[in-house]
Amino acid sequence: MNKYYLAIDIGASGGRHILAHREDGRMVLEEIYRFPNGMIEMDGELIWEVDRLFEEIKTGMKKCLELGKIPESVGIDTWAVDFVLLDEKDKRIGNAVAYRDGRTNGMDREVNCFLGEEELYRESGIQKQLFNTVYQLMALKTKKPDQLKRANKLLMIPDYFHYLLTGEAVSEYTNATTTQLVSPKTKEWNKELIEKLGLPLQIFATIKNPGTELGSLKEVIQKEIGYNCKVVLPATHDTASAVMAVPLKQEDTVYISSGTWSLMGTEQKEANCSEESRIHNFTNEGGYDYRFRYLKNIMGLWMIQSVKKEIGRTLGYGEICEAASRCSIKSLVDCNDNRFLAPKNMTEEVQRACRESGQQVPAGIAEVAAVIYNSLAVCYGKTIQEIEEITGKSYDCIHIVGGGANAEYLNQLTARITGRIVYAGPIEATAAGNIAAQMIAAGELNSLEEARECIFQSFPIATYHP
Ligand code: LFR
Repeated sequence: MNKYYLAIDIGASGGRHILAHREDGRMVLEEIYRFPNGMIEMDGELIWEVDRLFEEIKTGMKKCLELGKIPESVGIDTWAVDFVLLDEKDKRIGNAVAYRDGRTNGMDREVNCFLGEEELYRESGIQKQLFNTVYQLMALKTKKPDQLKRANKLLMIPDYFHYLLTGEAVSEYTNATTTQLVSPKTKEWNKELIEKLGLPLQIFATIKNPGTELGSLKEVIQKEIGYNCKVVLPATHDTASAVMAVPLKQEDTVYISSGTWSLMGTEQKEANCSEESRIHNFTNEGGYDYRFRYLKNIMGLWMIQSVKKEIGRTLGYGEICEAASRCSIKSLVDCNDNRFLAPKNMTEEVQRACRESGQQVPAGIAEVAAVIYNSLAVCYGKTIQEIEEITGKSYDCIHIVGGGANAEYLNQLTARITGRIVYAGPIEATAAGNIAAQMIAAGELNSLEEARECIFQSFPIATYHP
């Protein structure tokens, strides 16, 4: 009888339940449920609908029963940095505010009153992004101090869902590092840092590694979905799960986890918290087995997702890629400019940026998409050079994993502009990584290396030459 494992992977634009088992050594994935996600505006804030998402989580879990494929375990991953606060009675305090909300504007200056950016980087190894948890907490401390005072627990989004399923409140390590409050040396909450910032230490739950068995489902949940199973922590930060699924054949490989964001980097055994690294804004996010994800955030397909939404008619990503590939426009924008983080209208913002820099202004979705794809590829080219300078190594190929590995035109551009061979796939990297952590915990796979080899054998990978 097959043993099944369930990965629930929730991204900024949608969530999926993926059921997995092994067959002839391979990992076989089956998508059993899918649901939309996106930020909404409420009380003047951009927020996540966590209550609806939790209903979706349970609805998808019920599908396993309908299919007669009850999983041994389940694990949830989502985007990073966002959290909820719970009071003493476990009631949520305020909204689950989304990281693109403007509440963090100016919060770097507030944080700087307590410690400088150099020290913050030395102590955390995390790149400065105004949306990091540390700046979100500073926004609360400055603007809604009562919320922080009432808080008894801080739970990151996937930790919160795991808590609702099991009643166990913990902080999964890979996602905890994105708060910018974990020490890359001890891999524990950086107490001195938290105290220095005047944040309440007692709200941070014990850190647990991916692979930890949290427990079984609460009775009410069992009743509702019709079965019981274990909850096993995957790498709950989606990017950490995706990086587990990079089919590394050689140790020194550059990857891009491509989805709403493009996360470009390499795996390292030690964190690099040097000034050079800080100035280039590289991060040392925690990974499975304490490997560091030494990478940089690049605005990514969020820009394409946004323009697609704005045209208001249904056009597939394949069609957008195809249309863009027929354009000859050469204009470029800086994808890492904060102006693209949450503009009122992405199409107009791209057009404005081109106009301001005296370049041809793209007209229509095809040209706007062409500018974005070209700009992304140029940004990848710059980033790989920076990685080579900092690590002193050279890299002859790039592995692109995640949903964005589907964007053929972007893959071609990336190969051409970076001059490197591009391997694209697996597209299901995040789910495969999530499953890998559960299978290792169950003893079906022995190690991360074995999981990567299994994933490499299990999914198609396309090659693009420069
Ligand atoms: C990708 C991702 C990135 C993180 C961003 C915000 O989905 O998790 O790794 O920087 O979302 O949380």
